[in-house]
Amino acid sequence: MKIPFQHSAACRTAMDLKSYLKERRDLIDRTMNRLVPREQDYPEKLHSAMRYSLFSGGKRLRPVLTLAGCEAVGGVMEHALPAACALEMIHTYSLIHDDLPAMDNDDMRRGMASNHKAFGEAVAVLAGDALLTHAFYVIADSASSPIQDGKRLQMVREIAAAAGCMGMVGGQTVDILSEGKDTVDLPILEYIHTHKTGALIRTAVRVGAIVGGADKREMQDLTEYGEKIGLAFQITDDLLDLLGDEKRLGKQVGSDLKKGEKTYPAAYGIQESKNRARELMESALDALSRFDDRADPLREIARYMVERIN
Ligand code: GRG
Repeated sequence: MKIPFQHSAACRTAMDLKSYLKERRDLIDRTMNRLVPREQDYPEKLHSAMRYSLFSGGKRLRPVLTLAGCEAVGGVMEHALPAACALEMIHTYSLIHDDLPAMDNDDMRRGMASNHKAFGEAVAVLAGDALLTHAFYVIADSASSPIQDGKRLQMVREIAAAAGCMGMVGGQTVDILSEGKDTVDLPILEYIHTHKTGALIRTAVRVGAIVGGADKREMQDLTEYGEKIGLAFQITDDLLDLLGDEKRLGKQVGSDLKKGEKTYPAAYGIQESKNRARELMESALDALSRFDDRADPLREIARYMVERIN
């Protein structure tokens, strides 16, 4: 059964996007609640730690992108739900590990104590490991969605590449190794951004397109869209770390600067970074020019990526 996007052509205002995002977030949360072991399941501490971070109020951007990518090519949005939830589990694992003392050493995440502050370092490492592994279990488990094995394999391959040494972990490694260096090497900055954050965002869109049965051209356009918004998202994140509101962000601002992290504003300045984020958003919209109003949610999300305040 195909569920059409309710707001479609009318998804023009921030308010429409807000209700669209809320509806999708609720659906994603209900599905994740079903897909992840309960807190009372043994070992309780591990499942509690996994759920603590998973249900701590993230924006759910990656899974929403997967659902919207599937809809844009006329697919059945519900079929993309397990893969969408798997991407959120991988994202959550990365945040738990990123907050650890050995990495960014952050006490707060999403307005709450970070996982290791709440559960201790050992359990936080294991909760992250378990979320990453469980994500692949969810995708591979045929009971969780009715999609063909070929598509399932393609998704496993894509997500593993985006999350691992060729993607997010590679980007995080280069980021950590470059901390504290005086000069900002632009190709390195680009590598960090496209791998640490961009790879998973790009893949979130592509996975939705795979489930939805995109043809080659649609896949190319959506890949370009994903790449542009991934970079726009990261530049905006860097700007928010300098200019954002701590309460809305749920974490300390200025931490990139303090840690000597390589950021876009540090390399190009604030105004140039804002311009660059806008250009990327426009290019992302251009990449969708061949799509009809079923891609409206993707269009609104691209705008939101540079206008967001948290
Ligand atoms: C530890 C392997 C490993 C990777 C960590 C993603 C990441 C790599 C680190 C997060 C550090 C960070 C703040 C990166 C900037 C962009 C980013 C991923 C922000 C957080 O994502 P949002 O804004 O978070 O989508 P929510 O909380 O809304 O889910």
